Amino acid sequence: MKYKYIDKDKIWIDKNDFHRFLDIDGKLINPKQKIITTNKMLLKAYEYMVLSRQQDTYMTQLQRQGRMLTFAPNFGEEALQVAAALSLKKEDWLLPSFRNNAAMLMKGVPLINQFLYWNGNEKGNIIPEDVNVFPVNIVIATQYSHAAGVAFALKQQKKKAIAMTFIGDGGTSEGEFYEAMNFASVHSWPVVFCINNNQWAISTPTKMQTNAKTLAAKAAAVGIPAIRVDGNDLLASAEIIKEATDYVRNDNGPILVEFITWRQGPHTTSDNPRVYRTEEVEKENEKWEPMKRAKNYLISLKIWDEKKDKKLWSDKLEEVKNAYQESLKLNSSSIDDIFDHTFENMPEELKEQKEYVLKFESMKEANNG
Ligand SMILES: Cc1ncc(C[n+]2csc(CCOP(=O)(O)OP(=O)(O)O)c2C)c(N)n1
Repeated sequence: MKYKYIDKDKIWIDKNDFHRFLDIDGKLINPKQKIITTNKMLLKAYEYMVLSRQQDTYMTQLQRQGRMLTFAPNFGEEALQVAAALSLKKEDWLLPSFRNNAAMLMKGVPLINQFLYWNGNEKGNIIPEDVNVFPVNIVIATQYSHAAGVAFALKQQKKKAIAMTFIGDGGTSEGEFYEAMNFASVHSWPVVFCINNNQWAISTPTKMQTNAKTLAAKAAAVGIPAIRVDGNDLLASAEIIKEATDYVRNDNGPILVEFITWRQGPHTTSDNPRVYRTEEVEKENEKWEPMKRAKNYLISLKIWDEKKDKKLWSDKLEEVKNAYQESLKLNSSSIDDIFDHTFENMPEELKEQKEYVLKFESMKEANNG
């Protein structure tokens, strides 16, 4: 080429460049590594990882038995999510996507909400007043705009709090991903943009998603810093995201954090990954899975043992089963629920539609009688 172009390979970080503190067995790679996450925080994080894993396992069984609707499991992505939630303060806001169950649990959304929501009941989206978490948003990349908006509001109100949101690797191909980050960058709004790069957008692998060297490199386009970390490494994820949230908290504007992970399960319970990836590839990637590494690290710190671990898994399963039973008691809905929760003052056309449906329902009842 005649003129000087920017070398795309020099735009930022190398594909294999990311932070990792724990090896494949959960051993600290550098024994001199400075760690600020306390043992108490790590134990709490691990507890929520187990809770989330048990919830996914139990919910998958229920779904296979026809007692639960389609849902998006978090298998394999627990560490990065609890690490992220761990870095948030009570006054901070989490704006989740559909695969952030573990983070939501840790930020205080009750388990029962999750059962209601994934069983198709909007009551699951009624988050307790003192829990700063937005309802799950299925529409990809909208979370990024909402988070930018929340961060804008927090800044306007001169609050010290920050917003945090998540997107999948596939979501980074959406225009809204850039628009939200650009707007937040220009106005220096306090938001932590996270990517859970689990290598798959349903059946599309990340390598077919983008020609950018890394997803984190996309931050360069909007002029914000980015960092990459092994999302299956609880310790590295906790340390990195803490630094990132502190950066945002200190009024430096937004940041992008790419967690590299692996979607162990299906996209949702209606997907069959075996159609587009082999068992060998799955097994290879699952060697790096987060539960075992976190557990082994806790044991190496002498704050955990096999007996405690067994009890935790069984206690969390009980907790999950109880929450499911409780959710069944609340799992009824009325016609009003379909209409009442979107607007404070219902628009005329919605009122008309509601009246129409109610009339139709009462006619149906009269005919049945
Ligand atoms: C705007 C929009 N387009 C399409 C969909 C349908 N859809 C749901 S999940 C998904 C793939 C998402 O992949 P990724 O962003 O990598 O997140 P992951 O599911 O891996 O967590 C698609 C296309 C949607 N929910 N929203």
